[in-house]
Amino acid sequence: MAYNQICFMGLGYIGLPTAAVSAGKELKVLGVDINASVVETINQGHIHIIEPGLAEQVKHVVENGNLRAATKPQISDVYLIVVPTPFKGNHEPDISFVEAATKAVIPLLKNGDLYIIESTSPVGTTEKMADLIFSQRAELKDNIHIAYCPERVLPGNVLYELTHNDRVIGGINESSTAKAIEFYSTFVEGKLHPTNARTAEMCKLTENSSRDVQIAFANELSLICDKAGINTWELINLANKHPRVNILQPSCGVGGHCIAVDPYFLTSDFPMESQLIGKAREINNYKSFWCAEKIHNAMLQFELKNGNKPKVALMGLAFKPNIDDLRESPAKYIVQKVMQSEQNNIMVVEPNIADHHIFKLTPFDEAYEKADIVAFLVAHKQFSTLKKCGNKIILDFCGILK
Ligand code: SAJ
Repeated sequence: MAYNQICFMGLGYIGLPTAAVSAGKELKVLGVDINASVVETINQGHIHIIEPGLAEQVKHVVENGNLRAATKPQISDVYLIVVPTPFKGNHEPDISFVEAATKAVIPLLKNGDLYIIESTSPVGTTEKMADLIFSQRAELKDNIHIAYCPERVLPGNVLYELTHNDRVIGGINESSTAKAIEFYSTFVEGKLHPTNARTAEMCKLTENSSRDVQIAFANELSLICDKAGINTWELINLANKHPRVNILQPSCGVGGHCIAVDPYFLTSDFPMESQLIGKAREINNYKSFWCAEKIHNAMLQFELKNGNKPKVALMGLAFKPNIDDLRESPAKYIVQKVMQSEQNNIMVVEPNIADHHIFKLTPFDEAYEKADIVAFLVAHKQFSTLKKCGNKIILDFCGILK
């Protein structure tokens, strides 16, 4: 099928790369964002987020005219909703951005169009949006295609995974599923697995909840090992020699905008049934608090023993290794918590960003050299080059020294 125009509603961490990749397959793509400065940046061939290879890809497709950005949608054949679905204060999912983007395209829809939600959404959202569309445009019932297709890309490897990962595609009926599969096959080389909309929505929540539960297990082990005087990293390495055991890595907590968020979509809608998923969230959150307490205690003990306050290096602010993304970062939470009681002798390190509007950053080698206490929060590759020196107290929460 030939498409005259594809419209992406949302030009964030997923919308922009997906728009740029599909525009690279000779589709005419309009990217829509409510933020006028994002739109301007993209129309100049630049980007507002950091992702390897994305700047080049966007520059290429903007220059050849296949991608342009605007603050309002225009008549298209395919509409993709790729906006954030955050949660409210009580951990209830907030689908107001999906709703607003849907309302913006409703007047433009015509027979034969395809409407797809990619945003992580509570189960039933696609059907809810279908009802919203048909409540305003009853004549479109059975005449447009509506589907849900979650993204699965890993920040840092987005361009490769967008093309190569398998995808799950669930329509509100079989013809919608078939139309959405036809669309994704224009730029996805991975397998496209058909299902219904509710299962596809649940599949996304399942994937990220599964990872959160597995990380919580590793983090719980790290708490037990700390008390028992056992090296967690060695333990996990040994346990993983079993052919059917594959334990993930403990950390200073779970961050980012996906794994630390999506499980709440299940605990909020299915509170009685999602006990394990809820507990995993608690454990991963508690792990960050525990790390902050450990640092605090080490500082107190140092002062008691030496009569002066220690210099402390807090190594890493990003939510995971080797990226510059601080969203929902447990390391950032720990730094803030430690600095609530002491600001003067703390050196904050994040080698992947040049500066920060709140924290004064110190180069990693300088902070390490000067510090009495070094807390490794994120396993950035630069830190593994540091050589043992002096009589430092080392708190390794991310296994960089393992
Ligand atoms: N982490 C650990 N221990 C581990 C692995 C990760 O503590 O062994 C921590 C990281 O440090 C980080 C957090 O988990 O704080 C999340 O990092 P991640 O690399 O596991 O995942 P994300 O958030 O970057 O991307 C995830 C991916 N989902 C899964 O792997 C199931 C990605 O495929 C999704 O597309 C993405 O969420 C999303 O957008 O939903």
